[in-house]
Amino acid sequence: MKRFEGRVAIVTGAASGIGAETAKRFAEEGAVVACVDIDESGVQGKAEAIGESAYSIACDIGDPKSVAALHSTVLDKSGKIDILVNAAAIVPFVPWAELDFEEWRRVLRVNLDGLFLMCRASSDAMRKNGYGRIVSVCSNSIFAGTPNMAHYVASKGGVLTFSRALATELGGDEITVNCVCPGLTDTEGVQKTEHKNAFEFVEMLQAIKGRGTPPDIVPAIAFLASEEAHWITGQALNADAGMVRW
Ligand code: 4PL
Repeated sequence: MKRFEGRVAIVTGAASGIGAETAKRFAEEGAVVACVDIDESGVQGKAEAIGESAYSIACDIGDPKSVAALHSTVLDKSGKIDILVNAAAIVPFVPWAELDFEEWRRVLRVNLDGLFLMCRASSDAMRKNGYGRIVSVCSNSIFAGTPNMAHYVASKGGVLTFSRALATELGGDEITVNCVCPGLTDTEGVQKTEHKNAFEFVEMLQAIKGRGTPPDIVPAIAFLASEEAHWITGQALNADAGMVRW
């Protein structure tokens, strides 16, 4: 399939995991992809591996100045923004007994403030063209109340409800806003935390057995980011082997 010919996409969190796999797939389907991550060398390596149709930009999405600079660079280099995939997030493992305000703010700053800043800036560019697709990576933990990440679950609840509201705000500009909710997925980020020990438990709850990987999630993101999904907005699609039915 070549669903993204002529399209310019920004993918945050593109240095690893679901973001990296999304950037690769979008480029394969014809998009020019701005690969964004706070991990400068990591995202540079991923963009170089994709080739000519990708470039990397280091950005702290929780910082308004960094997000503004990112958008100037993309508009200078590529002239427009058609698609924004918000895959950047902190995925913490912190039991409730150890969760303090500083850690709460660290996660909310990126997962929710960062989402706001990215959507604020990208949607302004999309509105100029009367076309846009925003897809944000949420999590099925918002339905399950997954342990050891109460602040993350709160941030992802915000991702879902903000997306519903933003869909209303942007519908008149032909911009859709949707979420994909993965379950536990085998990524570099997850492997760095104790979540890596939860796969067996999660598999027990899945309708389809196996361990979720980024290529299992990307098709849902690509569909919602495609032109043909124009009648779908304000929605959330679970990609979690049927762990949660919602
Ligand atoms: C079910 O989004 O959805 C662990 C770690 N387990 O980040 C998640 C489940 C994790 C999840 C998540």
